[in-house]
Amino acid sequence: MPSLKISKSFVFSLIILSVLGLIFLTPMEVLAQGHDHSGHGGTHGANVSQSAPTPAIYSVRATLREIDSPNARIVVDHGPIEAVGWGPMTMGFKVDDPSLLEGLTIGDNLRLDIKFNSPNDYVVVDLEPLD
Ligand SMILES: [Cu+2]
Repeated sequence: MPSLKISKSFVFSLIILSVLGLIFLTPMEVLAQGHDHSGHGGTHGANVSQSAPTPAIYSVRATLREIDSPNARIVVDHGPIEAVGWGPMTMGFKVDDPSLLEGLTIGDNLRLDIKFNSPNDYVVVDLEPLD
């Protein structure tokens, strides 16, 4: 049956082509993946270099909005902290030493020194009234 023979050799050719295809495509795929990974690595690297190393202390100007002395916490409107990618916002902070809160009044303008142990772990380690 000639048609069966042609069909068989056609299938055989397809198998050969597939095998050749795998041989030639696989290294390219690996290269492509390697490229992607280096791309991700580059992106992560860029992020890492953009975000400052921790631990580190950054100073920011802030206006005092709430004082929670028993819990050694304050709420402030603070300016941007570019080193950690923060814009200006209203937020709460833990204060390392509660005695720092003595004598403060709502509305005071302060310089906060914020220690970042990691981007999500931070505490006010010092503060000073401004103006
Ligand atoms: Cu904030």
